[in-house]
Amino acid sequence: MNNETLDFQVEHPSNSVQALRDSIATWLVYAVGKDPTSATQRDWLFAIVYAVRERIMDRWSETRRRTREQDAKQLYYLSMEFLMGRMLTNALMAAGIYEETRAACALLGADFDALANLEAEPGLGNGGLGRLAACFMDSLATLGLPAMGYGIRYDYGMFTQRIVDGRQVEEPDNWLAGGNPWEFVRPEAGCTVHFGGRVVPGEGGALAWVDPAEDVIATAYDTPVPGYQLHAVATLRLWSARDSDTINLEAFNQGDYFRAVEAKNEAENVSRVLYPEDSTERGRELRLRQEYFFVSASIQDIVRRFLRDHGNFDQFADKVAIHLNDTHPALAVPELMRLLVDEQRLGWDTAWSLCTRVFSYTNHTLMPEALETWSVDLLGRLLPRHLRIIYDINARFLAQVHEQHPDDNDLPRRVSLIEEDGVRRVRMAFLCVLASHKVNGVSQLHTELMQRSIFADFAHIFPERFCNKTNGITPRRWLAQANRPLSALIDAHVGTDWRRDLDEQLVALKPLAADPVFNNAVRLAKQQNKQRLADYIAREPGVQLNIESLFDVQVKRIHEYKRQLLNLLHVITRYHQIQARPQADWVPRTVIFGGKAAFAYQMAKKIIRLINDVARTINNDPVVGNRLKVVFVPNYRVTLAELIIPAADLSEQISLAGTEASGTGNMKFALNGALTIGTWDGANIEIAQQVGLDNIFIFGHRAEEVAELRAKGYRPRSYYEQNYDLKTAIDRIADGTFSPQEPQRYHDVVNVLLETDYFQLLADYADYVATQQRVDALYRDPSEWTRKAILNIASMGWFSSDRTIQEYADEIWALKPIA
Ligand code: 26V
Repeated sequence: MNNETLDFQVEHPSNSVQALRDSIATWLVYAVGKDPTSATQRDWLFAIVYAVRERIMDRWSETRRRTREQDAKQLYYLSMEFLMGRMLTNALMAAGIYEETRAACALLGADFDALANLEAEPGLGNGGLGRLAACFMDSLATLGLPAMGYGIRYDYGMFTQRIVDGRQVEEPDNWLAGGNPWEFVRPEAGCTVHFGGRVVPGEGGALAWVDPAEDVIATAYDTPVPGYQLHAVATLRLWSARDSDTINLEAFNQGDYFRAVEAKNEAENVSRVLYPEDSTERGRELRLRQEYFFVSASIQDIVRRFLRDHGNFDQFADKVAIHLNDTHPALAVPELMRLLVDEQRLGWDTAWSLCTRVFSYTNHTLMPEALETWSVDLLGRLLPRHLRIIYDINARFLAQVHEQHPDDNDLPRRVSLIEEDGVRRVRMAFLCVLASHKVNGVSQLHTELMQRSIFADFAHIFPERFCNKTNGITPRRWLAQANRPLSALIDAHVGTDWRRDLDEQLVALKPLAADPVFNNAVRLAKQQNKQRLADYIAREPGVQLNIESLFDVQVKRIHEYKRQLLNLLHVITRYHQIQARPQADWVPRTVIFGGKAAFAYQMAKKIIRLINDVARTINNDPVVGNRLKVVFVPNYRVTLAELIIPAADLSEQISLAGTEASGTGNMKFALNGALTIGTWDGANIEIAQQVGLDNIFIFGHRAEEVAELRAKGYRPRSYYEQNYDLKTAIDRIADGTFSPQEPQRYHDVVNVLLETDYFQLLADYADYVATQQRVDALYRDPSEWTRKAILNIASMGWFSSDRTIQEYADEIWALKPIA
């Protein structure tokens, strides 16, 4: 294009209600292709999305233009999961046109809330790790840091959970079926990803990777991530897999259309579906293909973008930071080495030095089954060149280890990238540590434990590499968007700036904790949120709730270490006590559960079924009445979190100490004025430090005590034998009280508790139940309860993901905002 063509002025759309109404109506006709008489609800929704998109685009191009003009260092955040949640309300609030758009809808005779509820939810993640990536994108944009998120555009996201006869049933989440108005396909950024083939000696003794068995095309889809007040707009680039030949020519020529299309399916399966967090071997090869697919496309893209503006690699590490969100993108390391050494012809040492300067890595779990390893056999078959590169990295590293620590003969075996006992496997976490200049954990405790357990030897060899970055959450989604009653109240007292300056602004609420008028207003806001949730639960799953009762909530993935069963043991104990003394003065409670179980995780599925069996029994027992209700809310996801969390009085954060890396739900609840009952684990510890021990309910053994108990031979049965209430609760599960049609149903659950109880539920039960009594006592004093809730809200500013991202930018990425 010549300069004359470029010399045009863009009309900036106005944000008035009338202008928005006109935009929506125009987009309806000219982009959706409908007129108001024939438009469906979905058509209107798309028209609204186009209208807000129109108001974001300028800032998006400007962010990219300035980044390029200033030759600013860029962050590339590589993550297999981005759990973004719905985008419309977030975008409207970021653009500052939320109220105006509602008014415009009203003028058009459209019900905004109903339309917003139709938006498909991109559930492209399992849980905490994926949601953290989404909060980080929001903060990167809000802080104006030059950043791009890279991930996979799964055709099917996290499965939809239905509860049928108390059991989890999974249904595919076809989130793209109705079209996705937020994405922009960028065919020009596409590239090819190779699989298979072999490694042969090439020119001048260099190795060459030849004859790939399969090529897959990666197509980029970009989604704008608007920062607060459109300060900047970041980009989420997701890759979708396409077959390289539209059709397999040979098969097609033989007239075999179906065989030709089969090959296409094979390639496109790579981005078909999100893997549920899962410890089984099933489908492992496809998972590895997914990892390499998105990593190769991303690294090719990063190098292409860098070379577009720079002639050589001298400045690569000054202009590029690549972050590995857990080990899932670990193949980025050998992939970058391959591009630099094989294709760009850099020397090994130069290339390796660039790698260690650009990469950084976050560990998100110490659970042994989640630590990725790939068999040398599979890796060699799928990615022979990358396996060779990993061997070469390892050989150099082990030589250095031997030289620097000649006395520790066992050290090379312990730190080798290759696990040698049994089937040989590549330890992906070690590869990440070796290639990164910084490695971080996600809470203080987790970072300490990580350095003492899985990375002990590495922390010894590279002490300066390890650091902590305690997680955070975005206040835009988790307070401004999810909790409008409380947000309005905060706005009225301290102004609106907390949305981008949470830490400084929220503390101003502290003096108000003693103000009876404010106290009452906060309580009313909570009641409104509880009513909104009660209305939803009256429809799904169809239980009537009393909003005066204490809403006691545990929502998160179902996992044994998170101990939903401990919560349930308390529920059963309370049930028995109510049966024994129905006329006593009970504090009415509603215990709310939600969460998905990985489909192959049988114990987690059993726990869901038991919760539902217990809920049915208690809710239908006329003796109990309104004193206790139990609800399992199906299909917990970001959208439901936004509804449930603001309605909670009590937040259950009861993982076994030492097992929850951080938790971020814990932060969302406290920020929304729930009190926490929790163990001394993950970020609970830092929440306790911020809000003060008087304003949180901490119980249970600490991580050191857990380890001691385990070391001296933990015997769960002794707790069972010595505690009447505990014994009764477990006996009722065992005798079929909750499953009269099938009394044996929970024998395996009971067996695990009595024989193994790896997560020490029985050891923490007594303290947990006693602490729940302290919770009841406090709830009897509504203003005292609310006073503590206000102190929680006012003390949670530090947990903004803006603070977390600022720490990453300063201490890991050396990233500066766009000027
Ligand atoms: C593992 C796997 C294994 C293969 C199949 C797919 C898959 C997906 C995820 C994972 C590991 C997930 C680790 C994770 O989500 N950790 C959580 O990270 C949060 C953010 O740092 C943290 O708050 C939680 O405590 C931690 O459990």
